[in-house]
Amino acid sequence: MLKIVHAADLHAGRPSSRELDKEKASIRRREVETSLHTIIDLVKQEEANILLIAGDLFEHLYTRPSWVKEAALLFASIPKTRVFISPGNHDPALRDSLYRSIRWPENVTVFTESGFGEAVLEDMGVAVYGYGWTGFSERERVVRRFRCPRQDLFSILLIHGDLLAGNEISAGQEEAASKGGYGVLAGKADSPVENPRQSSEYLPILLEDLRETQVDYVALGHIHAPMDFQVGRTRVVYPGCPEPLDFGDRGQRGVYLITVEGSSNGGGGSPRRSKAEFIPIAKRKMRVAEVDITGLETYEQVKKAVLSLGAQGERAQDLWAVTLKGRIDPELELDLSALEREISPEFFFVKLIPDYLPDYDLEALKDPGNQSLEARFVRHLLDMKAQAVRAGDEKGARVAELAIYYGLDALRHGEVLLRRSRSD
Ligand SMILES: [Mn+2]
Repeated sequence: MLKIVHAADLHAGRPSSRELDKEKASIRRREVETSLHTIIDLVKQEEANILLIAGDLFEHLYTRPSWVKEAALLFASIPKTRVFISPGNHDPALRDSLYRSIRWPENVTVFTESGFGEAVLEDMGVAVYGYGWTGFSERERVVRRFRCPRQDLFSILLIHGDLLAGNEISAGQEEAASKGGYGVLAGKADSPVENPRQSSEYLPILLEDLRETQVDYVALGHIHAPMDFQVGRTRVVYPGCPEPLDFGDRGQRGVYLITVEGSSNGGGGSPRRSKAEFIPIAKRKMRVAEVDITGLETYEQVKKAVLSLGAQGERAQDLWAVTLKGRIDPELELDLSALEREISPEFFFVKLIPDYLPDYDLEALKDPGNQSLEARFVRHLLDMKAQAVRAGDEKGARVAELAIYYGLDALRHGEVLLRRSRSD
């Protein structure tokens, strides 16, 4: 039996979000760096034969040379495990790359040469093929060029690239299902599942490219959400980033543990079966929550509502983005930055996102007999909204509705209170 740990996208050295204060940012940066320690611990515990790192191990632009020394020492602490690394778009094997700056321990192979490298481990019955990036972008469908030359061994292709599966992935999943396969474990808002793209500057990969490789296992990196599926005879895995790096990285984050039965492919060419298990290792989670503050009358009540989110341990440990929704008393003036400051000791990190509206009584202003400036303004904008709705212009309708509240704020308070996030 063969055991493989597959990781990718550690992004060691990546600066933390500017939203974090200096202390938290340095804690978080170190936690991202030490995800490699956790991975090495897992390799030891499982006595894994192979560790695969599918690119973006570190940040070419930010990483300290001392971290790479630390990484080399960690790899040296697992001398019986063969380590393979294919550089990605954040750690390309440029001439001044840290990959080229030190002597790696003997058990480590970094695919730094252009084209596909090969390492045959006859004793394990394994062949590893790796492709390392040598620049910051790659528009070619590189995987299409690869055909596995060894069908008698358990074959692995290690590469960092962008799966453009589009709608095909569902077909792929069906295929997987019919063969007792695996499907997609977790999606992401910008994953190819929901947002099919035609091209990419990050080494585009199509499902058909994967199918034609004829390898047993494609170890990918680049997409930060974990994914495990089957294309033809080939198992394809994205482990995702071991620590969440931004608020898009919701849910579990970790690495994959692959177990391969048997010692070599059967004489009849039947592939060895592999089992893939997702192992969560992230120290913290990104949490996105909504709180409806409709009907709350005081600042203290709003504060209490936010502080009731999650368990105490989850607040203290995790990073939270909390959207305040609903309709509030127009007289309740919430100072969100003060509120954020007051509640932040309860959370590792928290940001409040305003998405509520003042509960103005629009009915009274709709009366055509009411000739006040406010009433005429509201009726005019309600007409604009109705027109937009008739024209199927959803965005226009939304803008007209928000304009009603901004306008009423301006007329009543003499200022527009920004209640929505700028990104909206
Ligand atoms: Mn990455």
